[in-house]
Amino acid sequence: MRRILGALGAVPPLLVLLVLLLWPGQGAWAAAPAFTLPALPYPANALEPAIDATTMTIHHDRHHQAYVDNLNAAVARDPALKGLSLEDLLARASKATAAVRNNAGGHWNHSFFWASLTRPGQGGEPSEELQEALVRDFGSIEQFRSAFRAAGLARFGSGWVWLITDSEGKLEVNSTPNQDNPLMDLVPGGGTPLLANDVWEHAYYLKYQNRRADYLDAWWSLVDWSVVSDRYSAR
Ligand code: MN3
Repeated sequence: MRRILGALGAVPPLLVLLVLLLWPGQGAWAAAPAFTLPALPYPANALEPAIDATTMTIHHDRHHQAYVDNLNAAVARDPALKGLSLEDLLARASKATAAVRNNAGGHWNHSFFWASLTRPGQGGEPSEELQEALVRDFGSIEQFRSAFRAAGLARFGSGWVWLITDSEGKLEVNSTPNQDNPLMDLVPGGGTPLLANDVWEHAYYLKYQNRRADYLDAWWSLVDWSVVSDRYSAR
């Protein structure tokens, strides 16, 4: 032992530090994971009563975290994916493994979902530009909401409901299964997402059990229309 310590003593400290820094997968100096869980932009109880704090905490801290962790693991297994952005991964979803497709979608969809919501009644109204487009493409705001609600109810099993736009500003409501989204190359009728609702049971079951319609109705009180309107004007 003394001989080893003595030999180490002869190694310049900077070299020891360099070896520690470059040693693969060691301690605090390991390469940072490619993807990280964004913090919720409000406290977990901010969306009550429409979405309860327990649901928010489990949904964000466990479900979303799991998508992030599983995505990092899946990307680490395939050197061809190194350095690709989340959007890159979605755009090539047709060539991806199920693990990359599901978890890249899960990470993107949830990040987008949290950012689309705010405290009940604080979300304002759609911008004039967006209101005009909603009326033009759905007949009225009420008809847009009916179409969105119907798509959420019609999604069998787990998935998402979307309001999307094309580059000309034409709006459409659609729905995707599992963690697919309109940015994936394999999703028909893709476009730029403006608003999304999560209709997986984990999003509402603790409070609403099987009453998905009640969740969909209460959820409107949370939509942050300033965020949605900004997305529309930035299309
Ligand atoms: Mn979810």
